[in-house]
Amino acid sequence: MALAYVGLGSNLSDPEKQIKHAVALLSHIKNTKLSDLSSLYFSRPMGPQDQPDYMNAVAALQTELSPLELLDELQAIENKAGRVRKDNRWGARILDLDILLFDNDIINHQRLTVPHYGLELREFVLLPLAEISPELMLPNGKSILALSQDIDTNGLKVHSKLR
Ligand code: ROI
Repeated sequence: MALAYVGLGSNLSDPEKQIKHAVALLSHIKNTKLSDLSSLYFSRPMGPQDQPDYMNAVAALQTELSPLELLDELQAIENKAGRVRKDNRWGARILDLDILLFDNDIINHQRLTVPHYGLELREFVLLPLAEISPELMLPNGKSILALSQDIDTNGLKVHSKLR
């Protein structure tokens, strides 16, 4: 059994509804249990500023799946939400589900980099992570709580509880 942390983000097509629906689908992934969920946060876009504000959250999953099997499940949920995967790496999206951490694993696969490359730079990932797991350490030994306290919050705020 592994403990995976997944980042959720949306800034199109009713982001609050997108995140809530995605959480419901996360809780139904095979051989996987949704073990924790952060609040829902409002965040300013990182990257191009000519796009709507985001909603972000982080979920903890206990899973028997391998990292790539979990990635397949997350991409299936993104696709169901109508996500189009193309040239919009820094642009608006209906739903983004990112594996942030997978146990203490370091993964450098063509399809998957874990820890997520942006983790240490993103307030909308660090603060929700610290909310649910303040004692968490990255594989490189850094403390999530310390990172979350040192980063510019860039207007990030809690919007509501998710459960
Ligand atoms: N900005 C915010 N605030 N939240 C996101 O989830 C997010 N996702 C992205 C980019 C475009 C980098 N900006 C984001 O992929």
